[in-house]
Amino acid sequence: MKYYVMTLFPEMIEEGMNTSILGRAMKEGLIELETKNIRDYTLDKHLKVDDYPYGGGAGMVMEAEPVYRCYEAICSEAGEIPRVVYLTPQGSVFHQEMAKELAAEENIIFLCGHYEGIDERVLEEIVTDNVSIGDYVLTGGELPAMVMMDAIARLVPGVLNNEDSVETESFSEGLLEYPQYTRPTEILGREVPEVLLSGHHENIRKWRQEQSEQRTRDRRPDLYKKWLEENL
Ligand code: 6GU
Repeated sequence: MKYYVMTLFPEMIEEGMNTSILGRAMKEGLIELETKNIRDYTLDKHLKVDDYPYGGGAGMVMEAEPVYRCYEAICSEAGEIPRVVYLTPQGSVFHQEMAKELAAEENIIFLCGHYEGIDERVLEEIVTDNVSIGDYVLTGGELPAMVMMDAIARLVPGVLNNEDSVETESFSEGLLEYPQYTRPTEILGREVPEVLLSGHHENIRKWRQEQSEQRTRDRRPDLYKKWLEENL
């Protein structure tokens, strides 16, 4: 799977993605990333990519032309017309099911805006998915694009070193994870729950399931309600 990111800050994306699990996945060729600097596609001799908003108001608006020329270059390179995800607080809020759906795509283009946004006409022309990562305002789409790429990449087979961790996760789907412990058996005056030391796999499974349910009910009553409805 290949991600293309259209941005004015390609180094921000590259720096963020070249580390940790995703960095390894890219070295192993499991996922590919290509950032495109929108500024490289302007025809303006001063490399300008933004202008004042028609109708007035604060801030600058990213021009349609460099964004569209950048998009066309990516489509030619990809040999298809990929989905274009525009990162915007006005989009649908990103969730796990969306990550699953996007993990099946061959190519995805992420379009990162800045300033007061992008000329609406190019958005109408190219954007297939408007996506937000939550109800708060960020300065640009780069961090949201990285959040989405992380969530999608970990669903690509081979990206997680732990073979069954995606599997386990979907087993208890809709619930929060149970608590984890490692050595020593006692620290800060607190013991590891007895059952985890028992070697009794069925009891351990039951305990973890109960912990997941309790935790979801206490911390995310919204998710718990949904889980109950789906598991009646
Ligand atoms: Cl996708 N973009 C910006 N600028 N702010 C956000 C967001 C996206 N999602 C939440 N806040």
